Amino acid sequence: MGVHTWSRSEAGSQETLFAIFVIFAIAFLWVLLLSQQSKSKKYYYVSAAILAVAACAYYFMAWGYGILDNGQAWHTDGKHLFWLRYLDWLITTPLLLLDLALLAGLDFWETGFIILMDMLMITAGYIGASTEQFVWQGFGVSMVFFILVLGYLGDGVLALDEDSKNTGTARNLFWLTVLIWCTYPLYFVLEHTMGLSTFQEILCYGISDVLAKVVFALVLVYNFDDDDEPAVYQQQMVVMQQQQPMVTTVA
Ligand code: RET
Repeated sequence: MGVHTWSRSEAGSQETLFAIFVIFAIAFLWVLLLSQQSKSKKYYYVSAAILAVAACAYYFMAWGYGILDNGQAWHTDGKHLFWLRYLDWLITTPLLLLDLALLAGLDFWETGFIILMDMLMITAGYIGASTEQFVWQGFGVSMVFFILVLGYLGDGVLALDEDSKNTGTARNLFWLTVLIWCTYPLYFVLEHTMGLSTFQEILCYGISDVLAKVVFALVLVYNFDDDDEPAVYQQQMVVMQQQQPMVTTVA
């Protein structure tokens, strides 16, 4: 697969991608370090995985991987296609939603449905971005799933009646998510109407990616309550302990 070579007209692009890689790499290590002090590891592990995927994607994009030039392979639209972004989003947006769903205590089926709708949103967006004839069809289909994702997520998170610390954090993170995720379709429209330079595109997505992943992860790991698991998990733990009583052996 061809590797993109950065041209003079794209000044600053490669440096910006590297700088964002460094932000993700540091955030990844920071979240792993913080996880040492906590009882519930799941938020740290999910968040660290999100940051690791993003760091890898930015690292390879900086070296010119994951970018198709005009007319290359299946790409027919007039300019570069950063396809590695879509692969990154296909993995990380479900994990971001999983983080929120775990915090809010959504059930398995609700969470699974939201995640599948999200994966359809990214796939349809990719079809639009990669094929000139399907730009607006891809966009339209992707928007339908986008609205479904936020609608179902909002329904699940905002309907929580318990007033615990975790429900409060889940609500704040939900609104943060709505705000930041809305910038992505906006960039898509800008790109396909007035056009953005490679550098502008990298900067726009870079800012949103850092907010959607680094800021999200830090708000989450600094604000969840270790002793405040949603009621549904507490019940599961009781059942598990009844089924498998802890046996301690004295040496
Ligand atoms: C696309 C295509 C056009 C329509 C819509 C889109 C939505 C993208 C979103 C991406 C979120 C990415 C995140 C990345 C984190 O780093 C695919 C641009 C609705 C919502 C949160």
